[in-house]
Amino acid sequence: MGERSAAERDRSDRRRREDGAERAGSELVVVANRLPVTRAPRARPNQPDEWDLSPGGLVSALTPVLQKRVSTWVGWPGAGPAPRRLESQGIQLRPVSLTRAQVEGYYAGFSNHTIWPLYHDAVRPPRYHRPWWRCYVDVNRCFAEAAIAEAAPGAVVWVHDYHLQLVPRMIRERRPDLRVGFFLHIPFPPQELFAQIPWRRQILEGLLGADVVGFQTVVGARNFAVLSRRYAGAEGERDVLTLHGHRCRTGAFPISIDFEKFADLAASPEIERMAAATRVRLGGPRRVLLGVDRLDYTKGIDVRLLVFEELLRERRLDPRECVLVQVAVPSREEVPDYQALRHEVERLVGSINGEFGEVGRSPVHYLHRSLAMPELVALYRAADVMLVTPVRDGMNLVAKEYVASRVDGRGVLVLSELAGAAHELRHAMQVNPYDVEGLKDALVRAVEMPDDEQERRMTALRRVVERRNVHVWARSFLAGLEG
Ligand code: ADQ
Repeated sequence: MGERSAAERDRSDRRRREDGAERAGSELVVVANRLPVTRAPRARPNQPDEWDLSPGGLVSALTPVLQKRVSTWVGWPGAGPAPRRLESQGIQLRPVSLTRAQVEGYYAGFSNHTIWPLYHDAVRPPRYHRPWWRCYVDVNRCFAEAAIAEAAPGAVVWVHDYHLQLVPRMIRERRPDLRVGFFLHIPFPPQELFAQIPWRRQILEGLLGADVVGFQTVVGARNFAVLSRRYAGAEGERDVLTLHGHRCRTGAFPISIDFEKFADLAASPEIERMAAATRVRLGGPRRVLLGVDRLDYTKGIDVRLLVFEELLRERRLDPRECVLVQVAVPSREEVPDYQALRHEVERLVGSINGEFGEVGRSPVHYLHRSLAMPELVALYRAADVMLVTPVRDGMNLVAKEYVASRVDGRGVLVLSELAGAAHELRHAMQVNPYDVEGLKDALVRAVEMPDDEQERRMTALRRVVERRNVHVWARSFLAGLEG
């Protein structure tokens, strides 16, 4: 989109002031599974619900973009009744309410039992269940309809993630005037895995309805091109694919974080005090190791604990000198695989502390909860070694948050080669999370790494994350879409 004239800007401003129900449509529509709000607890039973903007990378990336023009975010507000329209911090929100059966089939079923495991190297067996697929199609149509109703003529629609892969084509069929972008936050698998899906052609055609399909890495984009030619009959080389006369561009747009926000907070005296106090509370160890993850079987939390346990048993690490803090935010708690993981992690923590702890001193500190940003950043600043060991990950923002928070230029990032972030964070200590002996050696090296090497690596890492921050990511995707 080129420079807007003054008249257009005036029109936009006027529209922005208009009452929700009569709006002329949005210039930008973001479509994602979840709305970026949570229902706040009511002060009194008869009061209407209040909604808080949930913090998070995508929200902070998109808020400035959304606030600049007339825009709407379309998404599921979570269980329970929701109004037809909401507003939070100047962002218009359009809830897509789903029945319990729809949530079961589309979200818990097809998204989280079929696509999520399959796209993560099938680390758990994906399940192909026809009613889930039918529900996925229906719910994708609800999202597409809501986006269509919000979009002004010629608007840009940006669809996010694996829950909504059919939406681009559904929108294009009804509204060829719109520019449609799709960004996949998780990996896109190779042919050997993707070929399993009974509905593979429909998924590819769904995505190919977009003008731009963005992936975290070039590997994802390449897999998509190969599969689109093989199973959807698309034509074209490399980054432009054509299906039924429609051109779809593909490419890598690695997502990032708000570098400045993390760096500024990390540099504040308050956070420095919190970080120092944390180390004291941990018993003043020589080295603090840290893991921060959603409690998900793709994140390699169990592998990390196992490696730590073996190193203590072999006396290559001393439990009086090294402490591991593992923070795991609860996730998908109703799914049996996630319940099993939680039990396994808690068993390992108990076993390590039982064997190597003493009264008043534990080698592992485990928190099963979400932390506020200051607490999280204080932990990043307190940690000498950050362990990011997923068995597969689209990007992994924790790795980038740690780097941004190390305003002192110290700290060692141990990073799985199988995280998307490994493509950019070349100066991390990269590891294969399946190679237990290799991981053990890397951990010992990280613990012993001299200060000058830490500084050399961290300086290089910080440069990358600062330059490729989340604002650059959002701008470059939208420029690709609008250009
Ligand atoms: P996730 O799988 O959720 O995201 P990740 O990128 O690591 O993974 O983001 C997790 C976010 O949750 C981070 O911002 C982190 O700070 C926060 N978080 C984790 N534990 C927390 C805790 N205990 N308390 C508070 N906050 C916590 C998906 C893909 C990733 C991809 C992102 C963005 O799976 O590969 O990087 O989307 O595209």
